Amino acid sequence: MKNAMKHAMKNNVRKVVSGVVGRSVSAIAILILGTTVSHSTFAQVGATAEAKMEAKSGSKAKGTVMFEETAAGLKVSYDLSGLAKSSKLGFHIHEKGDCGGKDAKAAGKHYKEIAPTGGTSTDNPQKYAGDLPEIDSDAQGVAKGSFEISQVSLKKDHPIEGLALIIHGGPDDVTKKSAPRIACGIIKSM
Ligand SMILES: [Cu+2]
Repeated sequence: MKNAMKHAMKNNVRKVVSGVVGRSVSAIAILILGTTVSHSTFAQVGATAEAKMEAKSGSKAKGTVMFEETAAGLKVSYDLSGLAKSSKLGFHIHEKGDCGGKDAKAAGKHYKEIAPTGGTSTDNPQKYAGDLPEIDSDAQGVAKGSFEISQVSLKKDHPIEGLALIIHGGPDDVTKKSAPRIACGIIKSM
């Protein structure tokens, strides 16, 4: 009788132990799953976004611009065609996520004018975070390339996700009115 009870108790202890271990394993699984989910939800290094550019102001410009958060900042890769041939073209993030209007006027002004971190333009004394390097088109009106910037991010400091990306029909120039907006695309997370 005594032995039988001991045996039963041991079995119960074993059951309790395996129950605890089982629960711990599922807790670890939840933790791992939770970490994976939070990585994609809160965009650590590696978040990506895309802007599909649509023609504006009567142009034939089109193409795609990709954004990828890197350890150093934000990599911007562009593949565009239908641009003015052999030209330097202004390339900016504007303050609103709206490409409305024939001339994309709904995109509003430049994003974060007079931002403390400044823009990249060397010819613009009043720098702003949405200022990207000018694009150089070739003799066929094609522009392909990439650059890296650090004054904006997709979802962190100076977040640009959801805003409008604009290509102008001429170079950056603060002495005149900006060249027409020839393409616009909303920066959308992927
Ligand atoms: Cu602009």
